[in-house]
Amino acid sequence: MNLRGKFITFEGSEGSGKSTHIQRLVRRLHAAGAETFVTREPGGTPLGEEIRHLLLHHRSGGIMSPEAELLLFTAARAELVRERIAPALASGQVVVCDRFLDSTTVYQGAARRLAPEAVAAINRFAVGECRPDLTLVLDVPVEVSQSRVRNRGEGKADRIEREDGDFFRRVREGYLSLAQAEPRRIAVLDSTRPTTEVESAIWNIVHERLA
Ligand code: T5A
Repeated sequence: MNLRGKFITFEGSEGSGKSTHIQRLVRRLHAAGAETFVTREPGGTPLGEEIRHLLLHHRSGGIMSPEAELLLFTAARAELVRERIAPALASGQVVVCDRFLDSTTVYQGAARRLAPEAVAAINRFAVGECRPDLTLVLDVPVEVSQSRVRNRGEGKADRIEREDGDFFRRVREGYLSLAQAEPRRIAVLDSTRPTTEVESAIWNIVHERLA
């Protein structure tokens, strides 16, 4: 299986299983002989991790405008693309990223209701030509997402996890409409199914679409 220089992103709500399935996919990719570079958003570079802290945990974030939020997420991404993702792809690694530009389209566009054209233009500016070859959206109902986050028991909810159910319903619908608009790139998986089933389904999709 030759996946050299392929770019795979995982998307979905909080607690939908992205970290779980990234670990499992990477294990399978290594077993198949692929070299991988795994990263996450926001973050993945020293600057990006500082921005992540501002966005999710810093007390000044409580009063952040949606426009500032959009620019901070995309600033972290611009840095990650140039410093890490583009070089890793150029060297033939398979890049697996926990969230990418679809998160901005959905959270800042669909859920925060910023103008879609502005979000798309800023996204384009931030990533340039760097686009995922495959995006796996892990879909769970809002109630499942919220109960998984509660059960994770990692202390206080971050700034975005404190949003209400309507916000996360718009997030879920946003992902489902993106997948409808771009079916060749985006696959939706029912992540309420047992973890081993979802893992196998992901592996099959990677084979079918990329290998
Ligand atoms: N954001 C991000 C924006 O608003 N705009 C942007 O442009 C970007 C990039 C980032 C936040 O920033 C926002 C979105 C987010 O609010 P984050 O800290 O990176 O947040 O965290 P999340 O993406 O929210 O990720 P989580 O760690 O909360 O969830 P995961 O990784 O999706 O889920 P995971 O794998 O940790 O699983 C959660 C629990 O569910 C269980 C796992 O064992 C775990 O306990 N689980 C299952 N249980 C039963 N059945 C299954 N199939 C299961 N799969 C997993």
